[in-house]
Amino acid sequence: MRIDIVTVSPELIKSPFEHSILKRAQDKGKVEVFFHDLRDYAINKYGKIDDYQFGGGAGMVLMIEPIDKCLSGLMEQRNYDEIIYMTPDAKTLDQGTANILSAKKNLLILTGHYKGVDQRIRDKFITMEMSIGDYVLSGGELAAAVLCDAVIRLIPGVLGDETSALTDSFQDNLLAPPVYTRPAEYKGMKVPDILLSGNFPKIDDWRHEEALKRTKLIRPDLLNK
Ligand code: 6GU
Repeated sequence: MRIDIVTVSPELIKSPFEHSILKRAQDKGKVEVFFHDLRDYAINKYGKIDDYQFGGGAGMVLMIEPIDKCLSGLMEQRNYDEIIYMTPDAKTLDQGTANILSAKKNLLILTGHYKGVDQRIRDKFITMEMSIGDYVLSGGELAAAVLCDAVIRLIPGVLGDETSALTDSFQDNLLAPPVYTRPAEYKGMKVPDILLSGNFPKIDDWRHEEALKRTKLIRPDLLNK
């Protein structure tokens, strides 16, 4: 997979890709990530990329020209499966969407800033708009990093143990069950006996029951999906 990320703050988003699973995925050649600084496409030598909004109102809007130049240049070089705009006024990312995106070849991600981008960019280029939750971030960079993490770890061969992504929370619309490791008892706090029993079918049942219990209690909305 190749991911191109267009942003006004490349430095803000780079670091998550330099550690842990995201780094290993790149080292293994499973994904290539490229960052593009919108400032390089500014309309003047002062680096202008945003302006006041028509009709008045607080906040700057990213201008159409720098984004058009950057996106058009990339689109001439390859076909993108999706051109994604990160914005709070969109559908929220979920595991199903991450699964679908993990099978794509080329993704282009545009991150907003300030009041967002000129609507004509959204109308002309964007094939998918995505929020990561019902709260507002200062910019779309962290949201893009979240999206990339959710997608990249699902690319086959990225996680060492192929099954571990399958038992994540949400993969089956259930929260994950509790997990324990040694010691079996600590300051009087015991690990549930069933987990020490060696009876794996029973352990599977127990985990499923616990996942259901947790989901009913904390996220009953997931059970109606
Ligand atoms: Cl994608 N962008 C911003 N700025 N805020 C958000 C978001 C995105 N998703 C949730 N909040």
